[in-house]
Amino acid sequence: MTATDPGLHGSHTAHGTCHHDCPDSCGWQVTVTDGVAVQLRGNPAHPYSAGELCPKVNRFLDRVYSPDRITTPLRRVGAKGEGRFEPIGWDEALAEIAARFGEIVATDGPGAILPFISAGNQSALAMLFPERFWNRLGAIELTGALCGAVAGAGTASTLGSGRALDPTELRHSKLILLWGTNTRLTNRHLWPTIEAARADGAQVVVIDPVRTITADSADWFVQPLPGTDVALALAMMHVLVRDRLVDTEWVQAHTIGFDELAAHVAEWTPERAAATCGVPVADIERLANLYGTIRPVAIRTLIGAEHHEHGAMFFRAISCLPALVGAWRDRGGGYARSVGVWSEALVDGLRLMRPALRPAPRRELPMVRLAEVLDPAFTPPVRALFVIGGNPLVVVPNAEGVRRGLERADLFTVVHEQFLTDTARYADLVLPATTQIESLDVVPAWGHLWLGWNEPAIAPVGEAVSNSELHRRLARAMGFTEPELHADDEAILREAMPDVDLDELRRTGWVRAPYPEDGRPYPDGGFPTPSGKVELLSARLAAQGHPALPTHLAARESLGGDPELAARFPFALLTPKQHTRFLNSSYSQLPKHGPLEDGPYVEMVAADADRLGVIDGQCVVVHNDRAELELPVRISTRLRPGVVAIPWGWWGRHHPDGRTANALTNDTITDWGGGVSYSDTLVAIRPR
Ligand SMILES: Nc1nc2c(c(=O)[nH]1)N[C@H]1C(S)=C(S)[C@@H](COP(=O)(O)OP(=O)(O)OC[C@H]3O[C@@H](n4cnc5c(=O)[nH]c(N)nc54)[C@H](O)[C@@H]3O)O[C@H]1N2
Ligand SMILES: Nc1nc2c(c(=O)[nH]1)N[C@H]1C(S)=C(S)[C@@H](COP(=O)(O)OP(=O)(O)OC[C@H]3O[C@@H](n4cnc5c(=O)[nH]c(N)nc54)[C@H](O)[C@@H]3O)O[C@H]1N2
Ligand code: SF4
Ligand SMILES: [Mo]
Repeated sequence: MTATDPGLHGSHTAHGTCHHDCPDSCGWQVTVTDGVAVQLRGNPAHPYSAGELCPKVNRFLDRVYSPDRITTPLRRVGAKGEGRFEPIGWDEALAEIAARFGEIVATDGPGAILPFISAGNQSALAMLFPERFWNRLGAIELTGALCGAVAGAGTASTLGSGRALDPTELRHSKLILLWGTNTRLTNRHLWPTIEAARADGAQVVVIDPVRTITADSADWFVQPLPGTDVALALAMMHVLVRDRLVDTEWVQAHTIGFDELAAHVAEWTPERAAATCGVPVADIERLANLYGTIRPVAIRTLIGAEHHEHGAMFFRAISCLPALVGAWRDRGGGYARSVGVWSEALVDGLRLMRPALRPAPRRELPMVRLAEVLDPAFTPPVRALFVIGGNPLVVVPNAEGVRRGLERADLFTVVHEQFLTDTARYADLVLPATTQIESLDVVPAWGHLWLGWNEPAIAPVGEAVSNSELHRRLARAMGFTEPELHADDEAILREAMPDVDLDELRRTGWVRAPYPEDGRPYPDGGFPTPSGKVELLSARLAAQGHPALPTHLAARESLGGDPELAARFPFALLTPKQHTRFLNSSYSQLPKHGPLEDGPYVEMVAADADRLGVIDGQCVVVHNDRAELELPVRISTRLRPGVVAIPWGWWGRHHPDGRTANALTNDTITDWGGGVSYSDTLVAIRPR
């Protein structure tokens, strides 16, 4: 396979990798004729995606050449949020940013400038090189994350790091628990692996509060109430201990704290757990029995279950289970989550970000609390917000709080974007961003082990620039002269990937992260904890004020939490990813995406609709102390009574009142890992 520079004449094919925040990181090929991309399709040679893309990206060229693309810098001429802008030149835009940043640094210091870098492009340069500039400036550093940090931190509390099973190893499993992951929707290229295991006799169990399309395809579906899985896991442990299904030899050799855990779970009878999680006693018994008797056995999870107040505890608890049954002994046994941590061996993030450029430690603020951080009353105040690859007004919890911040006349807002998103409408300046086929990069995957090369296929559309080029321009405008702020893309990658032959990578298109050859990460223990063992009992967690053993805790804002709150707001609200054509908040605005999907609506079971006296299609008001939202009712059989769902990913313009699902969601920071409690949100519903 060869890659060619984008040329203006003739025809060529460029090989690239999807940049989306999606576990699949598919390989694609772009056919270019006379400088115009005429076809983009999956690369059949790609070792993971094998030629298939997805309904989100199959029409990617519609996105690239959309008449709505932002192609020049824009200056706001209307009120914030109104969406009226005029085109300006890059020099003018950069001069204005440099002047405003200069003023803010002089009066408030660089700790009043907030870069908000989200997951719009998860390529290495796009995500991490910008940090060099923000380090040099000494701007605010956001801690935690909307996605992934909690799952990693929870797992690390038990296993020592986030490193676990390569999901393609599920091919060798005989029992697969898809626990809080909607594989067929969110990780579709893993499904063939699961089907292959199934053809060889594997059973697939889905554990999810929603009967998703994945649940519909499973052999068995278990439906706990949201945020109650730890109780379920503790009862499974109870049965494993009670019925002597524990692999005592492995446990003795490779874990610490088993006796304490066994004593702790003695009280977690299936009856007790059933009362908490709503799963019948017989089903808990059966689940534990299958888990304790079938080998190889694997748990697969991803991100959804971290979006709870005790999200890290979920990952902490379920990562204890494989140790108890010695699942790590077998090929296809163990626990498979995000494998991004394995790719760290290929790309040195610190070399990309250069923390040594900081003039002083950066002011740290939590990403999850953007609504609070932008609040007029927040001190010391944030004076400038610079959004890169994100749409916070739609994706951050407590979004109406974010909107109040964006409305502030004294907040200088810049958004680097491809489209005029809900957030961009509030910007003072909007800067045009390239798409993936317009820039050079490499893409470390988190759903498989293949890091992909991305060759630019065409020249940037209009005056769009990549994230890295933007930050070189910002450095120049600010008069920062350090050479590492001005290095070119290829030189940066060569330096950040010392162990990868970049020319070979460019030629072949992908390189595999190092991973144990026999497929088993921990057959003989050797966990990266201080003890080298699986920490069923964690002194480190106890020292941080968390329970030392896996412990079920009800979120304050849940049906089993604060009774006063649950009396006022009797429904648990989920706001999930649900549409095959949406990737987070990207795509819902495009003509071949949003209009072909159903929604938005509020979904509930018939019993709840009866209780409220409403019928399918009727308009209701869903509300809590954060906001209210008007939506039509959709009656379904996918939920438990008392749990409702609003599909997420739509922009304000698609909602009757301009507010989206996140207007209602909970911005409490998770137990540890600095994530979001989106899925611990309570609401009340009344007919309109
Ligand atoms: N089509 C499509 N694909 C996507 C995305 C998209 O927007 N659209 N987004 C991408 C991104 S950014 C990510 S992070 C991944 C996420 O991939 P996943 O983690 O697989 O997806 P989610 O829908 O976030 O959550 C998975 C499931 O967790 C369930 N869940 C919520 N709370 C609980 C709980 O308390 N217990 C249990 N057991 N389950 C719970 C939800 O009902 C949901 O079905 O998907 C990626 N893929
Ligand atoms: N209620 C609810 N909220 C959620 C979730 C949920 O399940 N429910 N999921 C959460 C999760 S898991 C995640 S990951 C976040 C995702 O939140 P975000 O990371 O904000 O994802 P998107 O909404 O897709 O916004 C990405 C934006 O980046 C732009 N973009 C794409 N490529 C580039 C580029 O190269 N450069 C620049 N400058 N811009 C680019 C796109 O046009 C798009 O508008 O949302 C979270 N929010
Ligand atoms: S969004 Fe995900 S599934 Fe779709 S092409 Fe990109 S990596 Fe593949
Ligand atoms: Mo995510």
